[in-house]
Amino acid sequence: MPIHRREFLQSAAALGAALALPAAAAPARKESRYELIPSEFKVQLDPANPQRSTVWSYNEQFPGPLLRFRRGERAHIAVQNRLAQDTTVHWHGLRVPNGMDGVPGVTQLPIASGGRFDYRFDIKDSGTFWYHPHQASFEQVPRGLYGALIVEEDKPPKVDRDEVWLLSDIRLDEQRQQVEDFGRILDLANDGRRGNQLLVNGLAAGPDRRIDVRAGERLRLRLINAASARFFRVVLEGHAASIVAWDGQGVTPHAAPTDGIVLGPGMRVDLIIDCMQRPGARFEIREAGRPKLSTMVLGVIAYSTQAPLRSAPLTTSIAVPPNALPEPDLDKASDHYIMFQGGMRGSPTIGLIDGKPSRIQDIMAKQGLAWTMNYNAQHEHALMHEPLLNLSRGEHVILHMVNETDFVHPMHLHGHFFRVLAVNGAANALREWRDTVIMAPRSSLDVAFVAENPGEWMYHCHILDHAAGGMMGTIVVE
Ligand SMILES: [Cu+2]
Repeated sequence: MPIHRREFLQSAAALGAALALPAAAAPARKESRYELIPSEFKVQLDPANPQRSTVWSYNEQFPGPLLRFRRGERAHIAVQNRLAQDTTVHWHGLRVPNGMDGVPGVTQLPIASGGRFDYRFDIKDSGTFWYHPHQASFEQVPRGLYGALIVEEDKPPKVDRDEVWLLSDIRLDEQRQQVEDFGRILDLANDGRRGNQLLVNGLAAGPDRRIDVRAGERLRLRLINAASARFFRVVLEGHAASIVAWDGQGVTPHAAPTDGIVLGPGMRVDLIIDCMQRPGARFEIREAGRPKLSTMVLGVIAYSTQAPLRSAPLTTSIAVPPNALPEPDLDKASDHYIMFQGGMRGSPTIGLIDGKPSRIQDIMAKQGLAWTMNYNAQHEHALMHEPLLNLSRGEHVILHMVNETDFVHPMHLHGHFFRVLAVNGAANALREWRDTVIMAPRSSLDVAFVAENPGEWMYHCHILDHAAGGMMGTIVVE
């Protein structure tokens, strides 16, 4: 039986808050409860500049509070909307039941201004995750609605320090206020809307953003890219970092590339760094950006003057234990193809807009659509379109993504992790699990997963302006 969204949403409307009630026989597990209250408020983004900027965020903290869980717990997160517009919360990377995924018009009704929604789900995976609205994401996320969510491993690698850096940006005018230019077609059809001020944990990037360490310590640094369109290329001066997890999932530890660790919007990386420099020293962490652009200082690793904690690095394993993700069997997997077209540069693109063939470049300005997936373009919350794929529950899937655009797209699938098999047909030796993967311009990517989680799942570009401009569809698992 297909899932009938309209029917679901009608019955959801009829039942109202009843849908938010927990299942009658709740399992006897420990429940961790948090409250998230999105609202508008003023913050001082730069401790060196007293001017305050208006942002939207959770609990009058910017970024929102760090939510911490242990694997196997039950999460209960009560959201009370104090914004003037509808919102939802999506738990990026968490394998939650479909009804808890926070996608308005697909998995739930939007939380109206003044309304409330209780998210309840079991925490299946450990790792580094984050949360943000899925309602008008291209506006609500860059206004500041995001926070980190960490699920501790049962047996984490031994470190002396565990730091989270939530990277983002904000577009400020001369009064240091948000530039109110969300959803411009120029951004939707190009590289997306980028900020002009880089932020580390909600504060202006720069040498004052310090990670204080003692010589000899082992540091775990979790980087999260919460920017709506900006890629970060992070370079660590004076330190060799090991990559131990992508998108929260452990990988075979390997040296981070010296020319920078690239994080597209939505992506996370866990690094382990042995801080073996001398006491009192300082080393920059930089955003190396695009070639030809100047590099920016994100922050510094600042050594205390204390004597070294140890003279040689720890020798214990740095591997992050794996989660129990279902392994795709490539021999019995079915092949599915998604082709991406559109954008302001590149070949003219014919797509179906409301079922009618149209040339995307001709209707861009009028319709606010700039991209197609398998010839379809849809608005962020359009309900009239069919899913991109219909998969059977338990189906082993190889998804071939073909990017015919001149643009890079960080592609995100909800409710599942996939293994990255190949880039432009060349095998990817690491075969890491990801929930968001960078698709380079005019390239192809093959990924594999088991469609285990029933429901209708978003599959979209995490440049949020691209998603708003049509690069958003759904994959149904039933
Ligand atoms: Cu994109």
